[in-house]
Amino acid sequence: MKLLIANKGYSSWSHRAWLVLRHFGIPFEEIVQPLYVDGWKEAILKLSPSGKVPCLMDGDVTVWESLAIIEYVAEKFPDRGIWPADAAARAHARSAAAEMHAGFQNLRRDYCSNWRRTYPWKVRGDGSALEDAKRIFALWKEARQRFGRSGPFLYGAFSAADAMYAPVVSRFITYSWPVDAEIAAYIEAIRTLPAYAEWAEAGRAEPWTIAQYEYDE
Ligand SMILES: N[C@@H](CCC(=O)N[C@@H](CS)C(=O)NCC(=O)O)C(=O)O
Repeated sequence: MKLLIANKGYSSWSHRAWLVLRHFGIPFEEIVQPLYVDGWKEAILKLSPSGKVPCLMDGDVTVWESLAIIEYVAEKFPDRGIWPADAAARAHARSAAAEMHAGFQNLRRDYCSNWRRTYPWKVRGDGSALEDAKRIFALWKEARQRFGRSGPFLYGAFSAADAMYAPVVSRFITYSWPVDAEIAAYIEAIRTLPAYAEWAEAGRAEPWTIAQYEYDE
């Protein structure tokens, strides 16, 4: 399988699919196409019908959209436990993942993903991202309390739902988001996950800076 992704320094949707493949030990070749360099869109369009990343190629199967990629590999590798085994936990995890995929636009707009920087905490934009964060904290706590007692992740062991929220964790780290102890513990669990740490380190080592995803302070 080949996975087309963009910059590890910035690409949150690439991160989600990549993290599932890497964490669950699924063999794949990675193709990195940096955004906003000469010919970037044409290069992505050669492989990805939507012109966006991530995009997975498995022989003549092409899967675009992060969540569809995760579902594809979960079906292809059913023994890896990519989704929680328990049906109620799995339904909750799938709802959480879909809510992430479809929502939280305010947070995504006002606090760009950036694995290369940290900033002191401040309210950015019109403050509506704080409402998104409130909902995310509530969702994480509910998942942890109802299904996550056996480990440090949302459903105990690391799952696709954690991968979908990993770039949100990254934003909370980047922007020094004020969090309580329960959320801080979850953030730390993601931050120290070997696959997450590998991505973050690679992002910091990349030569590309994307000006529109950088703030002065
Ligand atoms: N809904 C898509 C979002 C993909 C997306 O917006 N990817 C960004 C990179 S993180 C991208 O390709 N941006 C280039 C563009 O929008 O032209 C998914 O879940 O995969």
